[in-house]
Amino acid sequence: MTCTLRSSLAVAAALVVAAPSARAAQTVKIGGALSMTGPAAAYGGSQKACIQAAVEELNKGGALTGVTLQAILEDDASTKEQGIALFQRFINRDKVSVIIGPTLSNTATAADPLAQAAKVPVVAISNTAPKGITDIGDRIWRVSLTELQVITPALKRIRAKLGFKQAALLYGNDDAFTQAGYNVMKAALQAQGIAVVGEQTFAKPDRDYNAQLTALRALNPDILMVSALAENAAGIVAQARQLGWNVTIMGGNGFNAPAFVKNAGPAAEGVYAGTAWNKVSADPANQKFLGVMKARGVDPDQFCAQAYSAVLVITEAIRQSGLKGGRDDVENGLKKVKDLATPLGKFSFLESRDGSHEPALQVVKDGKFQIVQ
Ligand code: 1QQ
Repeated sequence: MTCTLRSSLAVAAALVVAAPSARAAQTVKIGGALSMTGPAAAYGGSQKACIQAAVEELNKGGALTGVTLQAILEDDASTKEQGIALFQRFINRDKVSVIIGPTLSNTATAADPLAQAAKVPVVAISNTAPKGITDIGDRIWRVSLTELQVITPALKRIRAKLGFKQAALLYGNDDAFTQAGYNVMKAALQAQGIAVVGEQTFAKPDRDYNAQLTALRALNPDILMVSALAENAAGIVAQARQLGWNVTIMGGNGFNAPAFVKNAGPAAEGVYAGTAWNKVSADPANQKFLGVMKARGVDPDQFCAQAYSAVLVITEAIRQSGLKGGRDDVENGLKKVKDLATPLGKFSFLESRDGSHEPALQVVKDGKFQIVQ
């Protein structure tokens, strides 16, 4: 045995002895199933950019000693089929510790059961259907507020401002979110003593809403409530105004994308929507987030704030699990997240694993959604 070999063996032995005291560097994989194409494409791009931003910021800032977060972000094409295929890939091939998404409630109803069966935690960032998401099982969590949590108080505030008596409803009948939103809107109207004088439906591929709008207009409601994804929402609002119908319009979560305002153009002015994110909140966690995104040249929307917050929540879960990032560690850590400072406000989970924080109300003014104070 040469001298060099003997000394390198000694070094190797010393390293083996030293190893147990130092925690091995660990990479925690996060899968993200996001709608970058298809009917929900208005949301996925923002979600992707902001998950990536959060992961980079947290890794750079050394938020988790010895742990590096790695995000694998893919397009679910706004479909159940692609959502299922991605979840299978994340669970079996990439072996992720946690999945963020999918963007749509509709996709979540089909894909989340796979994660539940494989005991992989899911953190939803934009699913707002009150039922059929977190009740899939104990591995399903969400950062997003439900339509029930947002629309009920938002409607109350608009009503206090405008004092209307009669409402009409227009909603997509081929999507879990738009249907759930309709149910919430109808219940909120009834609970607040506002008569529903008419209802009409459409489907995602529709582009002409004139028949539905003309029928509802004839009933002369004081407010039109619309449950639609951003692309349909823009067409509906633009066509209502083209008909010369100046009724107050309130949308659900589908309206909260800048693409809605851009595509509807001047017709969007004055449209209301409840939102999960108070962009102008002076809360330090929100101000810090705004600064991070500004430095990246991104003007964030609600979907960005929710996506960013989900990464903060997952990071906190890993911290709560003693810096361990396996599937069960993340799941157990999620149970301990409480009053976490996020851009959405102080964040906690309810017993049902749904999110809990303050909602807000916004209105389109000068070509932008602005928070109603
Ligand atoms: C859902 C939604 C969509 C409008 C946003 C992605 O809230 O599908 O639940």
